[in-house]
Amino acid sequence: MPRISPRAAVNAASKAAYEIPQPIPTPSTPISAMINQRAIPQEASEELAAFRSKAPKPKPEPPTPSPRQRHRQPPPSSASQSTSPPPIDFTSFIPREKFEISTSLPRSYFLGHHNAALTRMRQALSNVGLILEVRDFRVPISSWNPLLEQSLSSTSAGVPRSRIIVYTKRDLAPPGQMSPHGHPLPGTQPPSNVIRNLKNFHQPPKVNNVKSMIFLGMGVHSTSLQELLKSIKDVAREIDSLTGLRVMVVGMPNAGKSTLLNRLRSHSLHLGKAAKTGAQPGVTRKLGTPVRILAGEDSNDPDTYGLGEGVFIVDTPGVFMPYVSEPEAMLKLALVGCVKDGIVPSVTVADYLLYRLNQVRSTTYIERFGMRAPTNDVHQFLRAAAKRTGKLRRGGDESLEHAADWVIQQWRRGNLGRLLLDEVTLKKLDEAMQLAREPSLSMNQARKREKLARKERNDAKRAGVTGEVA
Ligand SMILES: Nc1nc2c(ncn2[C@@H]2O[C@H](COP(=O)(O)OP(=O)(O)OP(=O)(O)O)[C@@H](O)[C@H]2O)c(=O)[nH]1
Ligand SMILES: [Mg+2]
Repeated sequence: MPRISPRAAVNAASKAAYEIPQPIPTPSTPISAMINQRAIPQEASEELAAFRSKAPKPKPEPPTPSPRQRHRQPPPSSASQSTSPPPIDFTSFIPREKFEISTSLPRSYFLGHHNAALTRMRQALSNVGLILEVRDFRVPISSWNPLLEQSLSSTSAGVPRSRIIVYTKRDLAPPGQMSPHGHPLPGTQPPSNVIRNLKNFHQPPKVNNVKSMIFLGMGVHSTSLQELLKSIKDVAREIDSLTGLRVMVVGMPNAGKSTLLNRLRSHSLHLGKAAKTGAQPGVTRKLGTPVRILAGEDSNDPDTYGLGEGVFIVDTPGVFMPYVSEPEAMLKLALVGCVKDGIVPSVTVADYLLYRLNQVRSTTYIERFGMRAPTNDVHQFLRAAAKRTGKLRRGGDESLEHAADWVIQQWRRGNLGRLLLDEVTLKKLDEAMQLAREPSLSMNQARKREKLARKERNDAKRAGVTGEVA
């Protein structure tokens, strides 16, 4: 029997299948018989079977469906049930209730250029009529910097300066905190509740200089950009200055300030990028020159009335707070990329991510890393990630760190499940407001306070233990 190549076998088989005249079905022809009548020449069929058995199986890399899609998918047929992996079972898995945080965790990322920027911002304030305060929607409370609030919120005469709070990265928060079966998870908040709480909390008279609150994300949220431009116009008209309005965009590092400036300019004036952006904190190092985002008054265009010479935005470097009093907030800020990578060890950040993913019973990492079950063990999690990406090297630690960096980047891009990291209740917001009103501590003062608190905690613990023994 002459040998033919596998490719020729495939061609012959498919050609034969299409060239064989199809019998005209009669009412008595069974459907299965009609389907099987596409005969393949035996010679080609044997070669094809041999080729198929030798060919490496394609790696299954199914796109990870969202919990809602998964919910809608039809149940697998009994044939596929025997080959597909068993469904991920979270019922027998107990996620960690608490994340143990080392006392040596860094609690600050307040750099020299942050302090210098703050001084320059204060000096430039006399021309500024509106502050655009940018916060990351995934950490709406933790990315609230009281230092900015205290330094910039009022004029030298003590008059509150108008503020608009913009929550960015809405697209990276979950559409709803749901279990894989589509039920809300106990203890989680749907983003709509978070938005409602934030809006209610910032209503005047509680916070009397917040003009509006906007929730922005990449892609589909351009109506919010329109809404933001309208709010800015309203402030400009209120001030009604011949020279127009100067806006300062401020916020924590990497919150999306420069991106916001570029988006406003592009949306309103169809002009290209004016500010440099990047996925790491510290991209903007100096106060920018004012960039126009709204055209000046034009007698032929009623939409520009009251805008004077137009509206201009000044970009600023991200400013971190001198000290993060809540250790978990530092982990959240490191996870979202507000703190430079490496300040908090990446394995610790990845461990915190794993803890949070397990709390909401996210199955994405299990599916993506080809794991059989959820885990609370960060090394197991990272080894599975490293195997998946081919980054596993002999010797352990180094490759685990690489894997941790990779896992964190994947989550930041929205590829490993989306999380809202702060609990946004009115109580929590009240506490954050109290904190914002306290005079901000210097790094040394804050350290001293923390040391004292730790000593008191340890003393109390020791006294408790001694008491029990006695
Ligand atoms: N997915 C998503 N990414 C965003 C959004 N806004 C900003 N980004 C990204 O976040 C990263 C940081 O954006 P920047 O605008 O450079 O942040 P910044 O606040 O100016 O940062 P610094 O200048 O370092 O303080 C960039 O990679 C942006 O593409 C958003 O709404 N959604
Ligand atoms: Mg910037």
